Amino acid sequence: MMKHAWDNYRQYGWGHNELKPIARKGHSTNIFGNSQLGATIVDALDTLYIMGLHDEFREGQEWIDKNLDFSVNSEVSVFEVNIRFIGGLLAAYYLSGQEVFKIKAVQLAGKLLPAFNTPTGIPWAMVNLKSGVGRNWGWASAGSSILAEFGTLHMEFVHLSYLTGDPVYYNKVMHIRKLLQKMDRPNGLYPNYLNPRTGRWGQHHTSVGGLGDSFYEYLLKAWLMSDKMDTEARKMYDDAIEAIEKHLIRKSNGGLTFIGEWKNGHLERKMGHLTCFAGGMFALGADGSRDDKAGHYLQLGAEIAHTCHESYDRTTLKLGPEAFKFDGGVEAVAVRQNEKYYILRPEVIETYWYMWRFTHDPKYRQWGWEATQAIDKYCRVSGGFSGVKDVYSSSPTYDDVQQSFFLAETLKYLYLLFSNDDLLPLDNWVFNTEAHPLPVLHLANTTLSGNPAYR
Ligand code: DMJ
Repeated sequence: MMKHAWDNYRQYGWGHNELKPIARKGHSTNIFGNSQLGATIVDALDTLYIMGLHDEFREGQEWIDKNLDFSVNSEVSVFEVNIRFIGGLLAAYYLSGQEVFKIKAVQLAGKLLPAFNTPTGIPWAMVNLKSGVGRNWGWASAGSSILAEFGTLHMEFVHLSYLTGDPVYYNKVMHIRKLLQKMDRPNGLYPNYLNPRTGRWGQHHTSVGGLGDSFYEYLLKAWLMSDKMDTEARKMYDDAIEAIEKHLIRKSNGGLTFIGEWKNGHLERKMGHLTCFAGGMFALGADGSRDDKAGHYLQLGAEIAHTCHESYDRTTLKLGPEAFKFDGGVEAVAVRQNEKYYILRPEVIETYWYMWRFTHDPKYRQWGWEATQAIDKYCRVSGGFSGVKDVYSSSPTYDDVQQSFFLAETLKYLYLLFSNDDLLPLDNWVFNTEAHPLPVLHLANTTLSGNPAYR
């Protein structure tokens, strides 16, 4: 499947950000700006490496060496470029040792830094790579930046300071953390919106899915990648998860555990496909949890994995919808037409993989195999893999996009699910939110700033 996705991108979309597998041409979205940055190449590199597809990896490396240029007049998403490009380049560097990836990651990081020039130091959502001018999404509440965007920079930025010896990256993300620590949280919950000019929360919406998700993930992973020395991050994670459990996690009438969305004091009984990553996060955070509740969190992870599997199993295609409800008679099923699509997302498979690593219960491989077969049957087209618009229809139509995260995450997590645990052991590697593995840093001192010991 990886060969099919890559070869078709190579043939029809090379250098473009993504592939339209039916039109057989390049594709892009506004998150990558208006330039051809080869997002699929950068996102796919470490998956190619891990799978032993070395010729393809070399081709990708050559393209990056010769063509990847960040001095372009293009307005990109700081978050997306960080998780896919900086994360992808750093993982490729750590796995292969090829300097070019480190050099490109550092060049790109320099282009993102102007996004932090706001009155509060909370970065803009978008930055122009040439002019350095930043701004926020027009749709975000009260001109706000997004929690899951400015809160998902930590892992990559700490690695950048570690690799370059320049504390600037570390200082930027620690400043965000300190600011968040000082703020009041309604019901102990972090709202999804924060205004970078005023430093005030926007609408009081909280989500473990879109707009919130990877912020919580990076608190936990900051602790893990510091060799469990960054106890401040662990505490923030524990506090956040306790509030989430209290206010957002419920059991449906049919006994399915779900994570809802908090909207101004009201719980919306709806869960997104994106939220399904949290099963894996709970399992990953079980060890080291407060009051020794490891068993509880592993169980919670298993319950979320089960619910998300049900969201797949209750469809015609056996692929999960973008969002599903637990309301009235509805359980784990999408209601609105515009929530019935599947765009090759990884989160459910990601959770199967973490649950597999922590329990070795064969049902997770079984569920992963079901998803593999469904993707291969319904999303494979002759020009690559495409998302589908309605998972409840027996004759689905295609969205004609092969997302770069399909190669970075979905196929990587599937490959890992059927591999031995000694391939990228979780004691040594921490996966960024785009599934790019970064090594645990064994630092004598957790404070990178001004620490002469790091290289
Ligand atoms: C990916 O880019 C990342 O996993 C991100 O954290 C959330 N969305 C997509 C995949 O669905």
